Amino acid sequence: SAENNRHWEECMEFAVQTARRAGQVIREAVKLDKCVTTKSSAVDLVTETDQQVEELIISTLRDRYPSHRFIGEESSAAGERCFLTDSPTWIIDPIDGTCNFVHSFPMVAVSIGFAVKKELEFGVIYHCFEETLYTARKGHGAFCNGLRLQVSKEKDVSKALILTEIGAKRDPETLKIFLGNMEKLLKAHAHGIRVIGSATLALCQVATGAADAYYQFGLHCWDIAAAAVIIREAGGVVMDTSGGPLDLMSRRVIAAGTPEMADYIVQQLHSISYERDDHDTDCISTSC
Ligand code: 2AM
Ligand code: CA
Ligand code: CA
Ligand code: CA
Repeated sequence: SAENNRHWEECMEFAVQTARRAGQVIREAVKLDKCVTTKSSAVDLVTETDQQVEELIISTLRDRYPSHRFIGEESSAAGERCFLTDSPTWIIDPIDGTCNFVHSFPMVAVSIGFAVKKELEFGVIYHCFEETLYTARKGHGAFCNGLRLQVSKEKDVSKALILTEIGAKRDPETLKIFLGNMEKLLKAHAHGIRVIGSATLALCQVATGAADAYYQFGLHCWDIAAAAVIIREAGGVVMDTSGGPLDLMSRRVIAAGTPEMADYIVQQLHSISYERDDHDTDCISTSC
């Protein structure tokens, strides 16, 4: 309805303000000593700032929208299960690119997605160090700092720049599949493969057309929610790595500028299996 439409628009404006405030906290914190602990494995890092920023974002949003639900990476780590209901639900990654943050590698984002009746309504991603803001609302286009975004029209993998991420699982079987997937795309003469350490910013590169595709196994709903709206509103496709419809809780995603590019990559990929987000066991909280 028109009323809901106005309401979600107002929510998105508030999400933008909140993401900018969170980004400022992250910019300040990156200069300080960091207390780093680990979650599911020795390379799955978390800092006090991840937790502080998530608290800041959720408490700010909850004050204004007390009836809404919240899914956040660090709250889920504390044992809150992630699942979508019909209620308006905020899906939050306070720091996407924690490993980058720890190393002061400047690819770190705040990601805030919003779903109603299990459908994504808008997404806001803020690149903290570049101070670039990516936004999209369903049916209203995708923007970067106010400029309209358009995905790449490339269909041919031999002309593609492809992005992916290395997950926290580093057992021999997982690494073999990860490298095998890359090898297939390289043998198909992809122009290049990049790993930038922030799933949300990588997905934003697909939205801008700077990358032709992105795929990843092991992601969580908060890595995908906001970016999925931004890519779709920029004209791209976001789906399951099996080629089926996107399932936010399935821990896997492929995004591309064209369905042809996505389909080609889907045919090449071997899956790495992860426990679903809605039965998650690999989020174990540790405190500083
Ligand atoms: P994070 O920084 O919020 O944890 C790096 O591999 C990228 O993938 C980051 O965007 C990271 O998000 C994300 N990611 C999501 N789940 C991951 C996992 N299980 N292991 C490693 N990276 C993960
Ligand atoms: Ca994390
Ligand atoms: Ca993340
Ligand atoms: Ca995170």
